[in-house]
Amino acid sequence: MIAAMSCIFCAIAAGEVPATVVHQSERVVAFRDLNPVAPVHVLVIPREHYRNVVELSADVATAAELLEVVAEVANTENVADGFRTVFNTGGDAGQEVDHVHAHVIGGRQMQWPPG
Ligand code: DGP
Repeated sequence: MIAAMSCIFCAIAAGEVPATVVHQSERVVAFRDLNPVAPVHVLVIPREHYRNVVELSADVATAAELLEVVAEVANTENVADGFRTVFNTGGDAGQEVDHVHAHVIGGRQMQWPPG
């Protein structure tokens, strides 16, 4: 798949591009965001290349594991009492990397609505 071959998050999942990995399992990888917007900012991705959460939703097993890892990361990063999970989807939402990723953001007071 051409998109996956040039995908930075596929490369991180394969260990070909360095990242600060906080979780790895058969289907899911979590690593610290390069440009954190809060004290805790972790990206949780499936190893398989899905462009966005709409595509991921068809793979129920991987989607479920990804959410389990979101919860695990929130616990291990000590933000389980207050964190935000974001799937930016498409250009209007500011999605920059076309490999689905859950942002797990916490460790500071946040505002609502987001920008
Ligand atoms: P989004 O706008 O939802 O597509 O967010 C993409 C995020 O990915 C953004 O917060 C920065 C992060 N990011 C982009 N490239 C890299 C990278 O090479 N390594 C890491 N760790 N994070 C990256």
